[in-house]
Amino acid sequence: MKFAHIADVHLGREQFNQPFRYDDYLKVFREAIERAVKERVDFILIAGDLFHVSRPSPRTIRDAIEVLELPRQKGIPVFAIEGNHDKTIRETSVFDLLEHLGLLHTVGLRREPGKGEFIKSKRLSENRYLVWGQVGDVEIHGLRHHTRWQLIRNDGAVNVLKALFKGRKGILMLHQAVDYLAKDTPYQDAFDLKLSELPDGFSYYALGHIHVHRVAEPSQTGLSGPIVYPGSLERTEVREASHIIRYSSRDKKPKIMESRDGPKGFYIVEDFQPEFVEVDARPFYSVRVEGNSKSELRKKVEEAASLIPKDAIAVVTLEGTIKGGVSLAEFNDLLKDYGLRYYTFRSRVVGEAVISKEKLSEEELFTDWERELLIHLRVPPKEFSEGLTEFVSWLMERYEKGIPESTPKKVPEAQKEEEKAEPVKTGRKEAGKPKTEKKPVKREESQNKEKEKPKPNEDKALKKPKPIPKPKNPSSLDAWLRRGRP
Ligand SMILES: [Mn+2]
Repeated sequence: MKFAHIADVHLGREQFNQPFRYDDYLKVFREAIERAVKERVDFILIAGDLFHVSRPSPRTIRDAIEVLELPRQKGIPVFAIEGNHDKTIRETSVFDLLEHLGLLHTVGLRREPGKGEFIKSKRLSENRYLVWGQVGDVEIHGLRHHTRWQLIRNDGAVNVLKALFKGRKGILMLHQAVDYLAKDTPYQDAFDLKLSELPDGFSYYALGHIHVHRVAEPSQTGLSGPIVYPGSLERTEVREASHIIRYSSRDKKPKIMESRDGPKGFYIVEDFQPEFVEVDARPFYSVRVEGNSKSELRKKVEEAASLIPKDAIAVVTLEGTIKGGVSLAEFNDLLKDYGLRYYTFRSRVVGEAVISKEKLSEEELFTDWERELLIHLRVPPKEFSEGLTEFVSWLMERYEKGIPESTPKKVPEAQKEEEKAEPVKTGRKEAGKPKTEKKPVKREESQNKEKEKPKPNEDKALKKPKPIPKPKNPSSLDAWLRRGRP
């Protein structure tokens, strides 16, 4: 038994609004499918986010059809689940279309029983069916992406996955972030599942969602099979860069490092043993230069650019403290003669020094709900518009469920006493340190600062984050969101 495990294709993505990026994403998808067909696999798995949006353009659908024709001509079935990017609340989706054309089978919970020689179904209730694939004696189960509160309810007392897949075996396909494999990824603190929450009994856990390739062996996890993330086929954001250029402070020379996450690709799995197969994703350079003057930044940017191959993408982040700050317009033309395929600048230059000894963690500043919202919002503004439909669907779904009360994390005893006396109504987590330990925040005066109106108790306001009002009555927003629903 041999199969291919692909995930996070994000077909249709035109990263940086560059048409050549559309072609890049399509190219690696074709490469993966062609390789799988050449390897004569018995079936192919696509573990979510085949498409970048839930309503792909006609061109994207045509290109997907063209590629998925290759395994179909060889009689190789493709099994898929929907990811967070391409799932939909509508009854008919692009997956139904592809299924209708015989190009793939969607496994998981369905309103109708599945059809086809590789598909089995079990009726769970009046209009709910568990649909799975069957190739030889291997069952291919799966469930489309769900949010954590949909899967794990009543503080962990109800585990939908364990209930749904009890006694099942074979392969389980999910598009979720499992905490054990999420270290140093955007999902480290925003995972969907704990390792112990995965249903046991499967020989292979075919996951998607985390964009770097990772494997956790049964010897590490105690589960019955490996948990495998193939990662995305292309580099979807700067933290997935293939190369990193940094300036070491000692010798003042730029240094190129290869990404610790390695190449992009997918897995060919034989007897449930995954073997990574590399695809030819475009080189992507993350350059970070630091300087205390515009001329220093310019010199370093040019020096770094001379080290980057011409077919690469480069995202150059400017850092440092420069009086008055920098405008990106001043840098945009700087590399036009270097012939790079694409480059862009980002600025983290500050116009004044704000020095704070005390670092607050995300958990201390935001409620779980706010952090989740921020994760959806923390893409560059240009890219945000690409996923807007998906974001709005997510938000609508979220409001339907209601916003869960945030449960404060570890709170020291002394503070618990305070809370008893005066309950915190905002649900906001406090820093959890005795107030006397807080050091005053130093600020350096600059011309920019002078323009601001002086506020009373400004020092106090800086010490503690200002509470952002939490929507106390979501029902009015809920009603507003529902008004526009089909
Ligand atoms: Mn993805």
